[in-house]
Parts: sequence; structure tokens; C-alpha cells
Amino acid sequence: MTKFKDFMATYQPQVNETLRAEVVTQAGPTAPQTWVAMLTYALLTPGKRLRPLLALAVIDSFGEEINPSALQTATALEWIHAYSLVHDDLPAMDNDTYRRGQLSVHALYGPASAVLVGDALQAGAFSLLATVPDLKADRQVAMVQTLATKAGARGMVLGQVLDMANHDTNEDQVALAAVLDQVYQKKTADLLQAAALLGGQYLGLAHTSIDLLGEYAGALGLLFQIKDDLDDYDQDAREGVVSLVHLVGLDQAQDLAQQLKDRAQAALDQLTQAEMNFDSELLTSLLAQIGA
Ligand code: GRG
Repeated sequence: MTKFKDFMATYQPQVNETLRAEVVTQAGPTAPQTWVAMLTYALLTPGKRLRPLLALAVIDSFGEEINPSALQTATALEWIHAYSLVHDDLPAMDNDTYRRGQLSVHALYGPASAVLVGDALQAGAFSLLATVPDLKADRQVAMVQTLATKAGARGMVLGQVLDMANHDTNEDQVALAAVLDQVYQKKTADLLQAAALLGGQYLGLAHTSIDLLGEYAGALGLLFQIKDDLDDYDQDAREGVVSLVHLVGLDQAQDLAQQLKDRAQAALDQLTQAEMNFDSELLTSLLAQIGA
């Protein structure tokens, strides 16, 4: 379990420094300071940086160096994640005043600015992938395509659409649980899956190995959400929030969590068989950390 914790402690500062520098580059030399400040605020508020760290962990697990190209690739995921949080907090969406323990972007700068910050962060993510230094163009294109698919109309944004529709539904428990499972897959797991896939595409791995990374991270992403629900079980009940765990019950949720752990571990085991250079220890440690 400590291996991924150590990895986080080592690379979180480098991820943050890369994010900070990229804002300045993307905004350009003539950008107003207030605009740079808004983008920096949205990206640099305290967070785990789990998505970039997962992409970096994949790269590290194949013995490759965490260099500026790897960091640029990985941080593109945080640009998408940050945009989704900024837009999710808007008055027209969840209307949250606080995010990551600080004022949300719309609460601090106003909703119109928050829309624009999210727009720029989303576009910026693709610019980062398309300009990764010293990376073959076919790998850049594959990464752009993957991130667009996982973040867009059939991925994370669809998760939000389904979630919004879900609030108005009168379905029974079983149907609701199925919808929520779909929401979790799209809203949470798809971007984590993109992180692992991007790591594999950055390395130029065979499709079969990239698929196994996707399998691992898809299960990890769902586990991440179910664990979050399990941790918040009592608080959600008090606040009237209906999570998947409430719908299926504690026992079944715990069974599901175990199945997801097993599925993720099986993907890592297959990858170990398929790839001589792959060391599964770091990704196993992340799985243990999320599943603890
Ligand atoms: C496109 C508007 C729009 C929304 C997309 C991602 C999303 C849907 C909304 C954000 C809110 C939310 C609760 C999403 C579920 C994913 C999730 C658990 C986000 C929190 O991720 P962490 O725990 O957060 O990694 P930090 O702050 O550590 O980065």
C-alpha cells in the first residue's frame, strides 16, 4: 500500500509545477493577470491529482522515465478533471459554493467567468496532448481520440446527463441502481480509464495490453466511487442522498467492491504475463489504497 503513497508524495509536486507552468504558456504573454489567476485557481486548488498520477504510474510501471513529456501527457487529464469540477459547481448544475475546501470558481469569480475557465481548460487539455514533445504523432493522435471519447458525449459528459435525468425519475430500486451504475461508470470511471489508456498509448503498447490497462482502471474507477459511497453511507442517509450503496444495500455493495478488486487484479496479472517490462507492484498498491 505504501508504494503508491510514496509515488504520490514524489510526483504530486511535479504535477502541480507542470500545471502552473502550462497555464502561463497556454494563456500567452499578453493575457491579463486576472485571467491567469482564474485558470491557476481552478487547476491548483488542493486535490489528490489522482488522474495524472495514474497515467504516470502506468508509465513508471513499464520502467520508463517520468520526464517533461510524460508530465505534459498526464496533466492533460487534470485539465479535463478541473474543467468538469468548475462546470459541475455552477449555479445551473450543482450550485456548490465550495470545492476542495475553498470557494468554487463561480463563487469567487462569477458564473460567466467560471463557464469560460471550464471552456479554456477543456480546450487546453487537447492542446497539451497534441504538443507532447518528442512523441510520435500517431501516439499523440491516439491519446487525443481517447481523451475526447472518454470525456465527451459518450463518456464523462454523458454521465452528467444521465445523473441529471436520474434526479427526475420515478423508477423502481432495481432500475435506479442500474442507472446509477451507468452514471458511475461514465462520470467517474471513464476519466480514470482514460488516464491508464493514455499511459499505455504514450508508451506505444500493443492494443491488447492497452485494453488490459483499460480493464484495470475501469474497475478501479467504479471501486473508487463505491468506496466513496460506503465511506459517506451515514452522512448520505442523514442528508437524503440516494447512492448506489443505499439502493443495493451494504452487503451487496461490499460484494461488488470485492468483485471489482478481483477484476482489476486479474487484468494486472494478465498484463504481467503479456509484458516482460511490466512491474505490477505500483498499480497493485494503488488498487489496495483505493479499496482499503
Ligand atoms: C462536464 C459539468 C460536467 C460534469 C461532469 C466529473 C463530473 C461530471 C462532475 C464532478 C463532480 C463529481 C462528484 C464527479 C464524480 C467524480 C469524482 C469522484 C470526482 C472527485 O474526484 P477526486 O476525489 O477529487 O479525485 P480531487 O479534488 O482529489 O481531484
